[in-house]
Amino acid sequence: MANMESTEALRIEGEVQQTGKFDFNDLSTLPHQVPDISQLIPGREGGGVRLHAILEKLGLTPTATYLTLKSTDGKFSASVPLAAVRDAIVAYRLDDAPLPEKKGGPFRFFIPNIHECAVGEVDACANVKFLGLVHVSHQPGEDNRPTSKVLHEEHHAKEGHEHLE
Ligand SMILES: Nc1nc2c(c(=O)[nH]1)N[C@H]1C(S)=C(S)[C@@H](COP(=O)(O)O)O[C@H]1N2
Ligand SMILES: [Mo]
Repeated sequence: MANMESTEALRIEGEVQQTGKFDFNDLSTLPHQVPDISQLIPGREGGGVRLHAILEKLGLTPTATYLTLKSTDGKFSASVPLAAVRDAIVAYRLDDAPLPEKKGGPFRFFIPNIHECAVGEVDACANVKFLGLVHVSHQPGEDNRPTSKVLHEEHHAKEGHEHLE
């Protein structure tokens, strides 16, 4: 099981100098580690790495302004301006093991200092779980976050979200 999980990788594609794939070991050797996410985002467990460390490793193209964050199950996707999420964290570990699925692992996006759902381009709904792909582009990409309050409540009830503001 541990071996299976460690072969999973986060893909970075689109307007980058070089396409990238990062597994647990790759992420753990990058600079800008966040050893304890709860220090930055109360109530959230595990360790991660800053998104900008991943992007800097590959190099962005000058046109890169948007990121589309897609879940591995293909069901969820959020598109956010790059400038707003450079300091975001890709959570990938719980102590020395991969972040478990029940925590949104093996890779989960976390934007610090984010509050409500459905407040616009950058909100708690963009904290994508089971993150599989980050697509870099010069314009907004696919985004299927629920748009109205009612759709939100339905979505949250269906997914059993825990940390509602
Ligand atoms: N893969 C995936 N990620 C997702 C969602 C989802 O349905 N699937 N829902 C989003 C929404 S709308 C919110 S508000 C947060 C809730 O995260 P939580 O359950 O940790 O509180 O996860 C976001 N990430
Ligand atoms: Mo949400």
